[in-house]
Amino acid sequence: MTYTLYYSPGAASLAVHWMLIELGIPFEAKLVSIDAGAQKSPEYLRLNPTGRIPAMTIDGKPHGESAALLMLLAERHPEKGFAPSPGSAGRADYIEMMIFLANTLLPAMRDWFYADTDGDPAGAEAVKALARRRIEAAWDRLDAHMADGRTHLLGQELGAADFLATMLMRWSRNMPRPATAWKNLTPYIHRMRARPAFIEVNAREGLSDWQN
Ligand SMILES: N[C@@H](CCC(=O)N[C@@H](CS)C(=O)NCC(=O)O)C(=O)O
Repeated sequence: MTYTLYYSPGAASLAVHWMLIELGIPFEAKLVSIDAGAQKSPEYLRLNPTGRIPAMTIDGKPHGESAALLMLLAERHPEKGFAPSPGSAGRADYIEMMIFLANTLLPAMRDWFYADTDGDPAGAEAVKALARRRIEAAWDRLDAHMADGRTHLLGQELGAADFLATMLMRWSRNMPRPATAWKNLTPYIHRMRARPAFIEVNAREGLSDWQN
């Protein structure tokens, strides 16, 4: 199994990069700098026609979508237990959580950060206001979900949803109410940030903020 991840520091590639390190498998990481606009280069568009980060080649074939890449990696390396197997007790909750994060929270984040470039700048403030409401509603939901004292998003074990959720929580760090403002999310965030692989991915991507 060969993997090449195309990443930009702190972008949606972060969750995948982190999971690859947690898996302890060989992979290559290639920088595609969003700051330099490299995600729109013809070479990168051949890997991911959406022009968005990440892309990852799996045995030479390119794929995109961060959540899908996490789910694929979890499936290809079942020995790590990062996803409940089909038919197992936790499977439905896992799929629901991954879709919620990828389908509800991540697009709202996209709107928060890209309102003025994805859409008409004249309407950006209204788009951002709605995005903020949706993001904070998601923190409410996740906070309530963690209120039973679980250590990880889907119970007591680390899984694919944790990489995605923590990355999204990181993105909120400069928002008016970051995820760290929610009572049950704070200890979770500290737990995730203490993981050696999280510290390692930050070092590899040159990120120094949002650490314990
Ligand atoms: N749904 C996509 C979203 C990817 C995405 O929006 N990536 C951002 C960085 S976090 C990006 O590529 N931004 C640069 C651009 O849109 O030009 C995924 O989860 O992979």
